[in-house]
Amino acid sequence: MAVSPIPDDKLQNSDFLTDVLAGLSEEQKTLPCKYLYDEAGSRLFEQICELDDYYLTRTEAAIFREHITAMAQQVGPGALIVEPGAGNCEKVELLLEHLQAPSGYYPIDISPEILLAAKARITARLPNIEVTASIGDFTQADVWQGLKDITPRKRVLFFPGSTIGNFTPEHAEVLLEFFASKLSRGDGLLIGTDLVKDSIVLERAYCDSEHVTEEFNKNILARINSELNANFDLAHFAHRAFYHPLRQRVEMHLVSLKSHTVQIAGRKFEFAEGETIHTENSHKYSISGFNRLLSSAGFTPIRHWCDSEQRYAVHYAQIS
Ligand code: AVJ
Repeated sequence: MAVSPIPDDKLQNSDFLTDVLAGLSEEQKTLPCKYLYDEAGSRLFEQICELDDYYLTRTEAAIFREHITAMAQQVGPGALIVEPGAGNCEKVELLLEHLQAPSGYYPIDISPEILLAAKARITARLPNIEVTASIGDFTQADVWQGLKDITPRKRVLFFPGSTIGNFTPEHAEVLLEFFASKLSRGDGLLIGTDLVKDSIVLERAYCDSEHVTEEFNKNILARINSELNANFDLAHFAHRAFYHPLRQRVEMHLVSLKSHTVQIAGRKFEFAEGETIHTENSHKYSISGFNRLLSSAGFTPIRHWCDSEQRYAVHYAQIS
């Protein structure tokens, strides 16, 4: 099994201060979206998932409920389910319950508290499934090492939630290639993607009427203030999210409402009125576009399941 990590320049892995200073020094100021998800941000994201305007979470859940038998059949007997970025491991439960004689579950996550609590819950509910929790960043090689000691009939990577949409297609290909390097012939990937659609629906999902996404977006500035000794005034920034049809993605930005200067760890950053910090991308795919991405990363697309409105898709692909 290949164990090399994804190179740092391709996928993110450095420290908060370095990344913030570098991102805000660029012509188009940016902040890596992974920093949106501290404890407060993760709580806000959970609130987003419950919003009427944010259709992704409930649509994906409905697809899983409706097609779980077919999905479990596609995965087949004796599988080990591997979930990078598993978090609270709630989405996988339905699948684990429906699998025929699964050989185990291998969740990977950076948060030991959340992961160990999830392991306890799954072990209590599904005592026949062996859970091996691996703590760390799933883009690094070490968290995959434990797989060497498990020899299931097949391995299936589970990557729901349209998390792949956070990566540009170029980086998504690198990540999927990395995933493929952890698998062998016949192994699979079950992955969720949001689909291209009417921009009004998309923009409402990221600019919700209850302003939770605004709070989520601005939380990154609050985090920089408290962790990096900075003086962002959150009232000087507005939340903006729009669909970019050529790039096929929703971009989330923070717009400076006036010309002003912010200090971070002793360094000064100038903001012009109307200038933005780009904080997150959420890429949308067509079925054929995502199949092309899967193929270029070394997977063979096998089938997919959608909701009746074609808003969202869950794909199954394998290593041939
Ligand atoms: C967690 C990446 C799937 O892009 O829809 C939601 C993050 N950001 N609202 C998404 C998010 C603002 C979400 N993902």
